[in-house]
Amino acid sequence: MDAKGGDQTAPGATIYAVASGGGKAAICVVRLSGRRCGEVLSRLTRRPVAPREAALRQIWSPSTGTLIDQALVLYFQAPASFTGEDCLELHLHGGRGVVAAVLRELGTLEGLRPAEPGEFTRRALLAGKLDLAEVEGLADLIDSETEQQRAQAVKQFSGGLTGHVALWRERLLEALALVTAEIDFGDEGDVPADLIGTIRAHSAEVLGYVDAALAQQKGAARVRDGISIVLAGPPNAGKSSLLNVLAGREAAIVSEYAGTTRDVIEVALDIAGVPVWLVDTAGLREAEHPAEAEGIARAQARAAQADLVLWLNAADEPRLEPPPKLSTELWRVTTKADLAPGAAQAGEIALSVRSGVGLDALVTRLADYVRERLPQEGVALLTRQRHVQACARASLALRRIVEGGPELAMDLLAADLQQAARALAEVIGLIDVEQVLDDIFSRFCIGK
Ligand SMILES: Nc1nc2c(ncn2[C@@H]2O[C@H](COP(=O)(O)OP(=O)(O)OP(=O)(O)O)[C@@H](O)[C@H]2O)c(=O)[nH]1
Ligand SMILES: [Mg+2]
Repeated sequence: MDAKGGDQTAPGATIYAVASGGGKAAICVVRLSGRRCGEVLSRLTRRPVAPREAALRQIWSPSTGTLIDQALVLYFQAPASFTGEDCLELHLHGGRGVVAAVLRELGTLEGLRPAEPGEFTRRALLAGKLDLAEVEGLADLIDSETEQQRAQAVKQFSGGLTGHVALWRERLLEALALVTAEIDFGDEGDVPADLIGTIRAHSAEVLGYVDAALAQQKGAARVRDGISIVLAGPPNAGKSSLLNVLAGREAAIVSEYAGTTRDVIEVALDIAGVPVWLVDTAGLREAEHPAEAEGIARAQARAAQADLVLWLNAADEPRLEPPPKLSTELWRVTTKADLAPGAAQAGEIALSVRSGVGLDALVTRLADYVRERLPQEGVALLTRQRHVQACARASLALRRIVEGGPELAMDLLAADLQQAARALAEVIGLIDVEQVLDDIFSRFCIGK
């Protein structure tokens, strides 16, 4: 995204990129945005195409005059397009030779250059087609792998978070207008009591919404980033066996020798539409080998960071108690129930990977656990640290207004309202956009 000087890299350049997935496919979409789209269209197709109508056209090489492909072509005229500029989509046949030929031809045309990662979306943002929260929603939508991730991302992309935050901010700006009027036209001194009451009511209302969103942020972040569940316990408890059966593949080595697992092994699961990281760890004991000792240290560190620890003990072995300082939620599981049925203590989950007993019940309990952690309906979803930090700042400023004494100086009141409104504006990118832009767009893929 750095301008390197010259017409080719100027922000006004017409950009192009493959917008569909990599590899061989039936169709490959090449997308263009910028002033030269109309010209490119007539040079490639030699016939006009009406805007916003799909047209089947032959694609000709401007350099050699030979036929390259036959494609469905879509032309969007500024400003009615994704980027707000003229846009062109070529739905080519997906062969690598076809795509390479078209990209080669585009590269020879003047004023065109390949797009950088996220550049289409960046242009959409700069043209006001999307705001920052919506751009983040789009990024999450493209990255989504599970149903809850998709649902949360599409909400944010279609203005879910923006709608909430814009409304809160409007309430604060109304209050700020009252304060400003008082400062400009009222008597010198403190704010009149009834005005303070009105402003407190506005602020308290918004504070309620912001705090509710902050209270739910963990749920929103879990949907986006996943929940981590760590399998821990003594060696030979059957941790790796349970991981494999839940993953449906032999991800971890299983053997009858204690101390088999030394590395931390993670598999991604989809439980109740939420991404779950299931983590297998080294069995905890006094290790003799330094590699095993390192594995055990890593196991303990992962268990401490987990959302949930499944503490496994084998039914036919002496029990090991979990480390006392573990702050994470912990479920006790008795494994190998086939070897000693009835060995599980009250409140424990009993299961056997060998016989299959208790596995369905564990999966059901895990799904319930995940569902209970989903954010509630109707609350603004703060999916990123950026949103959380901005809302926390707004919350602090509003709390000063709501919890302040009966006599509030007008300029302080105005400053707090302004600070809260400003923090909320940051969420949707009305101010201080530039700092976060590079961070967000560098993670986009080219063509988006
Ligand atoms: N009978 C029976 N044997 C089991 C069951 N689950 C695991 N085992 C056996 O117990 C042994 C240890 O299993 P692992 O899954 O490797 O145990 P682990 O907890 O990962 O052990 P470490 O990696 O050494 O800490 C293997 O021989 C497994 O086949 C079970 O449900 N029933
Ligand atoms: Mg193991």
